[in-house]
Amino acid sequence: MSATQTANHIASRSERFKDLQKTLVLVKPDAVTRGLIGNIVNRFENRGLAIKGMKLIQMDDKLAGNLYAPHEGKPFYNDLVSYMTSGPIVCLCLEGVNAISIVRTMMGATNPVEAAPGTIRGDFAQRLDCNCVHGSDSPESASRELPIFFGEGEILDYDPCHTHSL
Ligand code: IDP
Ligand code: MG
Repeated sequence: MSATQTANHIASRSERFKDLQKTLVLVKPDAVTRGLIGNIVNRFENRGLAIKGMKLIQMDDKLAGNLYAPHEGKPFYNDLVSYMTSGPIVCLCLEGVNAISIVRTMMGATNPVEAAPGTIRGDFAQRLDCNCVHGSDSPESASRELPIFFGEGEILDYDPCHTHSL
């Protein structure tokens, strides 16, 4: 069978990419200070997720309060904001088919004690309050969280070379 004939059996590109999503990932201060940025980013790249936005920042209370607004009033909220503002973080906008669920699965359970080996938290974290990564937990969260970290022009539109053959 020729390449042209084979191509007829593959769904159209728009069909294959209909579940393309963008999600926010943060490499938290504990992972940055431990020198794990490359390791964590590498996992996402290996999985085929495209980095569409990326920067190193240190959050202030306002920014952290905005990100964690859904947790305001919970017993761990103040400690969470203190920890997340304690040092630099890496902000990533990752794009891929079903990226939100894929990232959450790669992160592992919130509590590292329950995180499976092979996940980021299962491989690198021990404590609930220092669990290496944040990832948006739903399309609604991604839509709310991405603009907190990325302004106009900071999320770039390009086609990663591997998507040409996906
Ligand atoms: P997630 O990061 O897996 O989405 P969330 O429930 O959204 O988990 O909680 C946000 C962050 O707050 C967690 O990643 C963790 O660092 C911290 N956290 C959550 N629950 C607790 C707790 O009971 N005690 C201390 N810190 C917590
Ligand atoms: Mg969350």
